[in-house]
Amino acid sequence: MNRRLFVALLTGSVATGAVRLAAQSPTEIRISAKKFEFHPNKVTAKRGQPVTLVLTSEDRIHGFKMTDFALRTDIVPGQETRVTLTPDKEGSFTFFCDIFCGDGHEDMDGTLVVEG
Ligand SMILES: [Cu+2]
Repeated sequence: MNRRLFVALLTGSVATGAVRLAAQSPTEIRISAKKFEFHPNKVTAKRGQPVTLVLTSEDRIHGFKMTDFALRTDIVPGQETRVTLTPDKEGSFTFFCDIFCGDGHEDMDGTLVVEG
């Protein structure tokens, strides 16, 4: 193999690596919470690709819990709460508010759909 070809191949593989790295940086999905809903209440991610949920609240403190991925955090008004996950399984997974916030609290939930 001549040297120029070798350098070209090497450069090509480094460039491919950089693209792959860029593709792995988390996609952001914004979800806002208010009594008694998440908006949007259905979000989509891809298996094996990191996703950052950016959670905000429009009214009061809420909770965010997704047992399938062992995630739980408070959502505090006036700040962004970021949680990053890399889904390792496909399917539909429920997240819900786990801080009692009033009469509609039990119905405050949403779905993360993980596609292959
Ligand atoms: Cu609640």
